[in-house]
Amino acid sequence: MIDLYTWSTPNGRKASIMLEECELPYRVTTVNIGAGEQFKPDFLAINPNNRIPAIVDPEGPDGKPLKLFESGAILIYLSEKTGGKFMPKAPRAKYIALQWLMFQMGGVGPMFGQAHHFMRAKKDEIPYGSERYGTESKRLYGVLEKRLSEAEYLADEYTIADIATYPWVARHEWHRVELAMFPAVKRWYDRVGARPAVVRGMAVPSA
Ligand SMILES: N[C@@H](CCC(=O)N[C@@H](CS)C(=O)NCC(=O)O)C(=O)O
Repeated sequence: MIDLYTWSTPNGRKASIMLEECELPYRVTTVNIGAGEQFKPDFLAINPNNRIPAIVDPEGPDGKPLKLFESGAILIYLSEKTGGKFMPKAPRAKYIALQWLMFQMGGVGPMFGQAHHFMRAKKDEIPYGSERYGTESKRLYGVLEKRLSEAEYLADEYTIADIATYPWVARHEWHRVELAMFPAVKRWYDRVGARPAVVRGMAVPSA
């Protein structure tokens, strides 16, 4: 059974959605990042970068336990562990999926995350930060909109790139984006959000 260390945030939910999609049994340990639990020595032994998500698979690729952090690495690992689920087999399509996964990891996640920080986390909103990351978030929605008006999913089919991006778009109100302004993103959001595994993964952790 895979151990998932997570909290109720978009990065954590990428991992829980993927575990649900792959039908892999897993056990959830909550790491309350608001209470500083990510800095506890037990968790730092799993992720020295004090961030969720992290997993421990008692049966890694060599049969030995594998500790893994960084949500993108976790998605690729779980895909490969399950024989390539949610990753196209054909090389061209595979690199397109990886391209959009990296777009999420390097763009969508960090920029939306900064927008949340400046727009919500701080008691006194700092207009420069809200403006900068709000504008950048909207620019990224524009890139998603263009792609999703040409294709049903970010890659040629439903892949780990969609799994990585969905929980961030689910926080659109937090970064003050009106989904109605991005109709192709909205259609994709509804399509992905209707998947039973996505619904289950988004409900982790349950309390
Ligand atoms: N690049 C990392 C980012 C992980 C991340 O930033 N996680 C946040 C929650 S969404 C966290 O654990 N923050 C705790 C902290 O900043 O101390 C990944 O994709 O796994």
